Amino acid sequence: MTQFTTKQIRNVTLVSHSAAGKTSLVESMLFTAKAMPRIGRVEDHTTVSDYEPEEHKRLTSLQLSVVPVTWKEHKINVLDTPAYADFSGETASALRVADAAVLVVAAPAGVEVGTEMVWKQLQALKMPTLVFVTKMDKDHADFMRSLEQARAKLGQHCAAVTLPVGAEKAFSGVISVLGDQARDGAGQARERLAEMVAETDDALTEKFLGTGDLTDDEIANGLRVGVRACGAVPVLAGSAVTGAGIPELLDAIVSLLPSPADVAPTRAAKNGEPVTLPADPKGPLAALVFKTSADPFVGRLSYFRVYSGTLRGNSEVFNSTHHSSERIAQVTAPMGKAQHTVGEVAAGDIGTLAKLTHVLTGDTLTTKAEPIVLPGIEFPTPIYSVAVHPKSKADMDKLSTALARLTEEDPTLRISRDQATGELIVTGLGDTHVEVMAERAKRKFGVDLELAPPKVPYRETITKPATIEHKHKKQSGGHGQYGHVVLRLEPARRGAGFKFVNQVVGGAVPKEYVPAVEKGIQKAMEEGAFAGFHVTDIKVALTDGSSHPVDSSGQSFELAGAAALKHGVQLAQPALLEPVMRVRIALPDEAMGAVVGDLNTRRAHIVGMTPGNGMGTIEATLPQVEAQQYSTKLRALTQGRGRMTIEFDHYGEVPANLTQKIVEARQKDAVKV
Ligand SMILES: Nc1nc2c(ncn2[C@@H]2O[C@H](COP(=O)(O)OP(=O)(O)OP(=O)(O)O)[C@@H](O)[C@H]2O)c(=O)[nH]1
Ligand SMILES: [Mg+2]
Repeated sequence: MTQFTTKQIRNVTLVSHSAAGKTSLVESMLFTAKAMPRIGRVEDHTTVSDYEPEEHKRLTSLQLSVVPVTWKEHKINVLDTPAYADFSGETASALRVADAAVLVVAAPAGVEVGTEMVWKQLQALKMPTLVFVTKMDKDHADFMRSLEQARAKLGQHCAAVTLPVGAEKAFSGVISVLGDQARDGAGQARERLAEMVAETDDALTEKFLGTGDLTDDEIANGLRVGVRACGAVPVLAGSAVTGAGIPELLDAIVSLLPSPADVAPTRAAKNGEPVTLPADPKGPLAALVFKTSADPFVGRLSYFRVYSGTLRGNSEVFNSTHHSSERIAQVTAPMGKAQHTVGEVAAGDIGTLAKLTHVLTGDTLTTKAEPIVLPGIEFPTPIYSVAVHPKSKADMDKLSTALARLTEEDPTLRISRDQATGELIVTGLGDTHVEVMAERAKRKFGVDLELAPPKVPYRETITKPATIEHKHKKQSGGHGQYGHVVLRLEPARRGAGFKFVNQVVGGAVPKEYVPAVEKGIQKAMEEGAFAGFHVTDIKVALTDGSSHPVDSSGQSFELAGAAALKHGVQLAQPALLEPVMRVRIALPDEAMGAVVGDLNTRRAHIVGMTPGNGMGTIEATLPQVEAQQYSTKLRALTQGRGRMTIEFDHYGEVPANLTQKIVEARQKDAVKV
């Protein structure tokens, strides 16, 4: 297999709005580079990048794929990403290990919501970017409109470097704005490009102001510098279906985008001290694991990028994140689903390793002698919860292994057990995300799952004091039972939980039976007094009672305590409490009204609204029953631009008009079990 120097490598991620054409572009690149005999199609399930059945079913990418393309003695590691927000964890991994990006825009649609959102991420990362306006062969394809939108929404430093030939329906290819190819009509684009490049460098500015022009070489060199400094964004035209414009795109990736040796040295830590690492194959080994896939047959596959040094087969590496050593047998290079054996992977390049035991996404592979730790990957926080129920006993047995494997490969999935309801909860980034999780559980691990909205862990409490007397008495021959208590119940401060005090005087209830009374009360609180939910925020005083010398026992007083509590709660104007979440929503200013309006129909309490520069924030508290799957609604109300975080805030009273419904639903549930 050809060896590439670090300078000959390009790690480039494709990002865009959903369905703009990234996966198809990978196909066209492979075909143009003669790596594939034909262009695969998403609709035919024949692409290199979308190889999972769940992707075929939805005709969309759901995971990050690594596809190397060799072009003019360069190796371009293309990182194809899913644009759908539910899978933004995959994009986070790609953005972490890429050195540059191609922002794909579909010519018929132009710059869309998703284009702008991912552009903001690229800007925050200061990632050198090219814009590729694809689907030029389609109806309504309009390159100039897309270019204008790019300037308006992404920035004035966007300029065309190739132009489409032939208007709509007659698209026949592209020409370069520079060089001999440039013909009539490219003059204006060339001027615009020269102007943009001039703005990136003082000497070029001076020359441009003086002569009104720059040479092709000055523009080409200035462009390279400008792109790498994020001061210039070249815009190219083409079609993944016809292949027009793809050679120009590959050329631009090689000539304009940085190699791992051109980007700033990597910041890392060694023995707790900060270090910077140039991309030197002879340097100390430091590789970041950026993706893990769990395959039932191949086992765990770890994708890594080497930042320094060389990772060789038949060697030992040290996982500095989990402090464990790993024996490396074979090193492979990914090509979509396939892996090809290579002897080593040097600084700047990407490889895969099979069957590592303790290595997870975000870990650093290094040596024990020079244990380096690389910065990990920031993943979005899961916000959409479902309860998972295995369909059969056999599924139950396999469940925990399957979920453990699935969370290994997807750091944006979180598994928890709700202490109050006992349900197993999977939290992901959205409804499609958890659906796909269930499909993978079935396909990969043979576990059949039923997904349902999580039960809300309501609680019961009281709103006014009450005194209750209860006599538990069974004296019908044989050993009788006798326990008699008087309890005073008082509402406690929200969140105070339970407090029991013994206020019996004169031994009305013998001391030895008092703990039994408390035990009975606590048991009853767990069972619930009127709806089957835990009782909380209550103060109970044992104020009086009586006993029988023979028939009284701990058990009789436990039963008396329990019955008294349940009856007492009913007399104390009981209420239901529900978990209330704090949500922070980032959304476009123009969607604020609609979202606030919608939140108000969901019993939200708006804590704050801060309009921003186009993107504002809303802070609110929202009942869990409304919040736990709110991300789907938010996405609809904001055209996919809204983002939210969610965390528990407090327990609040459920309005009386809803209480009855909840109690009835609970009783129905109880009958079912
Ligand atoms: N006519 C035409 N259709 C294209 C072109 N590129 C992509 N398509 C079609 O557009 C649709 C979406 O293409 P994909 O390649 O899956 O887009 P994507 O950006 O990978 O989409 P996600 O993975 O969902 O984010 C598919 O139906 C493709 O066949 C193109 O250049 N011309
Ligand atoms: Mg795709």
